[in-house]
This record gives sequence, C-alpha cells and structure tokens, in this order.
Amino acid sequence: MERYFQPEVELMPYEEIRKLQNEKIVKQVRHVYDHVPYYRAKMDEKGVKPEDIHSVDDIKKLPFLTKDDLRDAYPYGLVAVPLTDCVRIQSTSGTTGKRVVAFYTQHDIDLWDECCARAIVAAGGTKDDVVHVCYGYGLFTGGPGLNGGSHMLGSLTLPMSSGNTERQIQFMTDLGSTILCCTPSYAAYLAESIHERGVIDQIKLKAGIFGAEAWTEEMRRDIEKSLRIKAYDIYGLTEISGPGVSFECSEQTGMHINEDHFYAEIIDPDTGEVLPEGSKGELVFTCLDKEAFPLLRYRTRDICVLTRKKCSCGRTHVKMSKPMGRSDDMMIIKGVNVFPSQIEAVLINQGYPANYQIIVDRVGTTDTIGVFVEQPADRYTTDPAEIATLESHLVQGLKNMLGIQVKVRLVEPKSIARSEGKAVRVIDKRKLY
Ligand code: DLL
Repeated sequence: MERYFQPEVELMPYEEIRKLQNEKIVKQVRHVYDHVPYYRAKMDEKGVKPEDIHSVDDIKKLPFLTKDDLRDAYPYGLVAVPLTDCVRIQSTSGTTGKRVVAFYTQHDIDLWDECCARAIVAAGGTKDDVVHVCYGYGLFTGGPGLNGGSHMLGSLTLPMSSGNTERQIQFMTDLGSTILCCTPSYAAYLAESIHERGVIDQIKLKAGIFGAEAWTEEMRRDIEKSLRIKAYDIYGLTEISGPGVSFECSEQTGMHINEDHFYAEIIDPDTGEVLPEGSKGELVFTCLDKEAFPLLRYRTRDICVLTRKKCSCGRTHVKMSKPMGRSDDMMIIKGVNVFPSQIEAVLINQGYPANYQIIVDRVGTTDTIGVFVEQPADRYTTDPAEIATLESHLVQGLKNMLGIQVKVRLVEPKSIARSEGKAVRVIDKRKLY
C-alpha cells in the first residue's frame, strides 16, 4: 500500500467524517450569511436562517448557486472576507461570457495544496518523485494547484506549464520526471511525440495525474500503454478551489472526494431534488471550511454517480464516477442525448487515436452530426475502398452506441489540431444561428 499523506482524515470512519462535516457546516453557513449579502438575500428569500442548519442533513434547505449567480455577482459579490485578506485569484477556463473569478486567502491556498498533495500521494507519489506539471499556469488552476500539492509533499517540482512539446520531452528525459500532470489530451499528444522521437526508453515516468476534461477508460488504457505508466484521474473546478476536489487511488474506480472540505450531493438537474446514493445526476458541492470564496450548494453541471462502496485503498471518502460529460456538453441530436465521450469510446475501441472533431449542424429542420477521425499513423491508407470500409465500420459502431446516423470522414494522421490544455472536441454550428 502506498504511503498515505493524511491517514487521520482520509481513513476516518464514516460516522467521524459526518461529525466533522456537521461541525464545519454550521460555522460555514454562519460565515456566509454574515459576510455575503448576495447569498444572505437568497437564504432570506427561501426563509432559511443559519440557526436552521445543524448538520449536513440540513444542507438541502439551502438555496442553490449556479454559474449565473457567479456572473451576476462578478467580481466581488460572493467574496466573504475583506479583500486585504485575499492573497490570490484564479479564473475558469470558459471562453464565453464573463469569466468566473475565485478568491483565496492563504488558508484557502493551503487547503487546496493539501488536496492536491493527497492526489499525488494517491498516485504513488512521495518526496522522492520528480513531478512534471504541464497544466497551464496563470489564471487556470491546473498548474498552480498541482504545483502547490507537489511542494507540500516535498517532491521536486518542474513548473513546465503547457506547450513547447520539444522542451517538455527534453526536460522529462534530462531530469528524469516520474509523475506527469496535464490534461489527458495533452498526455496523448506527448506520448505520440515521444514515440515519434524514439525516446520512450529514456522516459522514467511511472504515473500520470490527468484531469480538467472528460476522458474515457479507453483513452486511459491507450495512454497507460504508450507511456508505460499508471494513469490517474483528478477532478476539480475553479469555483470550489481547483484540481484535487477529488482524485483517484490505486483502485482506479472513481475519485475520492475530499469530504473533510467539500460536501457532495447528487440532484435531479430538472427538479433540483436530492437523489439517493448510486443515482446518476448533477453534482453539487458545498464548501465546508473555506474563507474567501465559500460557495454553498454550487451546481457544477457535471453529471455523475456517488458511491460509498468500500475501497481497496482503505480510503473512506465517498467516490464520484468519472463525470459523464457536463450537462452543457450534452448535445441533443434529433432528440437523442449524445455525449462526446460516447463517440470517443467507439473510436478508441476500433483502434483510432483520440484525435477527432465533432461537427453538429442543422440542415433545414434536421440536425446532422459528423465526425472527422484521424487515421492512426501506422495504419494510414489512401486506398478509397479501404477507407470506405473503415468509415462504414465506424458508422455502424456509432449507430450501435447512439442509435442515430453519424457521418464519418477519415482524415490524414496529424491533421486535427492538438491541444495543450483542454481539447475542443465539438463545433456546434447550430449555436451560431
Ligand atoms: O479544470 C480544474 C482542474 C485542473 C481539474 C486540472 C483537474 C486537473 P475549470 O477550468 O474550472 O477547472 O473547469 C472545471 O472541468 O466542472 C468539469 O466539467 C471539467 N473537469 C475537471 N476535471 C475533470 C475530470 C479545472 N477529471 C470543469 N473529468 C469541471 C472530466 C473534468 N471533467
């Protein structure tokens, strides 16, 4: 069993976690009510007072917060401490509308670093590791989060940031990086580039901590095989702190949520009703002990399932499944719900790399969906008959998975732009009309 960082909380029996959460939520709600007029007004409107909250069971009485609230209250409306007590801001990677800005006190940064340190330990990391961080640094939380966790653990940290693949590989070989932190799409690209340069035998990686975007089990297997590592998922969002809200352990069957800091619920996205354990629905987080930006009942729009099944790693914290795509990633095509991850699974199962682009359009009143798929470099063909056969296999596979007709066009290796951060998989032209 790997070395644990904080067994006293991570292996805590369920009743004790509950007790800790109950103590924290009472204080957290009082802090928010007293210092965030925006949320106080929402509570007042619902007729809920801090005195009504005695335990996490009472959380369901509280109003939800959504991304729209964050935009309404931009930039300072949800900050719960004087600005002079804040030491950092970070911002979401969203490209449309007003960005969401989150604030941190030093306590909040320490808490976040601790969560990321736990994630690195769960991936087998120790102070002897060389942690190569190529998530973006700056406003995006990926770089600063994993950087902070690696420091806290005492590992040698390489703050590479994203991009410059040549230099990434050079440092990786010269400095003997053992743990790689980046988006799964960039990990796949790095793997491809490492093999092209024929330097895989000089790579000392043993593990990767990949997150910030949806990725499939098929993609995990591909990356593990090509980089000869174990690949761990990590989840988080800027609004709640950043990466490390939850992370995978050696069992690789879902991510343990840091329940001593974040309380998770699953709700029906349409009615807002709290669903029982094991149900699929929208993930909602309540911060339990943050100072500057303590969001209560924040709707993530990520769809997943929670489970308390005993985990072989010994950790007792509740696990969330891989998000099955954001509720706002879901495309409705001819009335059918389609997630990019379903398409990716079909492609990888048929031996294609995860380099694809989905185009959704509307012709007259009919939705259409097509996908450009890169051919694998080692099986590249220009023979029209062979291409037609391969395309029709993919069309059939997608039909079986989704129940609708998807047009497929095989394209040359390397013709689809690679991403250094979060990959852009879908172009929905309907949104332009
Ligand atoms: O992506 C934080 C992060 C950085 C997580 C590095 C993991 C690693 P945002 O830019 O605010 O923060 O985006 C948050 O990204 O609501 C999910 O929809 C998605 N997401 C994050 N991690 C995963 C994951 C960072 N492991 C949004 N699997 C979240 C699937 C993920 N989706």
